[in-house]
Amino acid sequence: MKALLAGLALAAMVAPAMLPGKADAADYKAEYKLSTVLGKPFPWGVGGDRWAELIKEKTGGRITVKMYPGTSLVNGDQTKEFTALRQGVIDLAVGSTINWSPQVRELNLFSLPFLMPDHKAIDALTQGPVGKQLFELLSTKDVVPLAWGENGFREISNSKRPIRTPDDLKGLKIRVVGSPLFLDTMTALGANPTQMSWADAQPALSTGAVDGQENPLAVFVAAKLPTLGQKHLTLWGYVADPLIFVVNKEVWASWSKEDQEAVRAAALQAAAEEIAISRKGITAADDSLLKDIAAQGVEVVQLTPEQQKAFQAATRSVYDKWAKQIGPDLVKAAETSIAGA
Ligand code: X2X
Repeated sequence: MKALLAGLALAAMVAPAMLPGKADAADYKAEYKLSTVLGKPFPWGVGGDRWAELIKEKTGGRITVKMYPGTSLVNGDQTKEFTALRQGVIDLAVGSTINWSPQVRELNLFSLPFLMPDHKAIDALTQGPVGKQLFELLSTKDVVPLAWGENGFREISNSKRPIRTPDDLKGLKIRVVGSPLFLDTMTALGANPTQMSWADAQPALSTGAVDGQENPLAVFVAAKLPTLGQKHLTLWGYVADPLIFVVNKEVWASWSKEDQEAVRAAALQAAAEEIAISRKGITAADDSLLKDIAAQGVEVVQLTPEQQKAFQAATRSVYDKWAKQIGPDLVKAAETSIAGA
């Protein structure tokens, strides 16, 4: 009798799992956690939110994703995001190459000063053989990379004075994030860099604990940095950080083929939309965001090619040093892709 009851209980437990279509669904979590640094209305957060929305739509509601901006799943410590992703504390992420570069040194590529002159150059990397190679590398590190997005060209701002020459940076306290490469670049320019998370950067700017920072213009505006005393902005385009849409490998493996493809298609669509938003208003054809910034009383300095060369020369040793650490072959491939773009 006992054995029969146990058998019945077992059958009751097993039976629902054997119904076609139910087995997969039973393995799915009620909610998947998506990490980003910036939420809405930043383009980054809009992109993350859109990905979640498209996933729901394209999987017919089988996969529910909730976005956690502010890298709140790692208490705001954005340089720990990649590790948490590998460990499964985070299920999905839209992350900046800068924030993951402490764990994936090749991602420092995009932070080599003055490697990428324009948006075409970024696309030549992310959409070409270099992007493919980096995705293959990430695939060996417990994540499934799906699409490239964009944070953007990081322009420098400060509360003290206009920056036109490397000399103007001398002694300015500049907040940077992520890899030691940024410390090297700022130090080479004579600035006084200090590393901190984005969460800490805003109070540090408002109290004057630091004089300046570097971030894309869309971030500069959405974070209202002019109201935190950032009245001098120099467009120098020294580096740009792409974003990468990824899923933890085990989470990915737990999904049906059909749902995997739906999540991939959702990432590609959300990323394309996000790139368009992040580039809006900062081109020669449409400089509406720049006008908006100037209207907020910010003095905008656009470097001439000659002026830019001085910054490039001052950071050349950093480029050479880091090219070795990133991998000379990868850097060569990147230079070749950009030259052909
Ligand atoms: O912290 C920053 O500066 C930010 C928001 O741009 C990144 O996460 C790289």
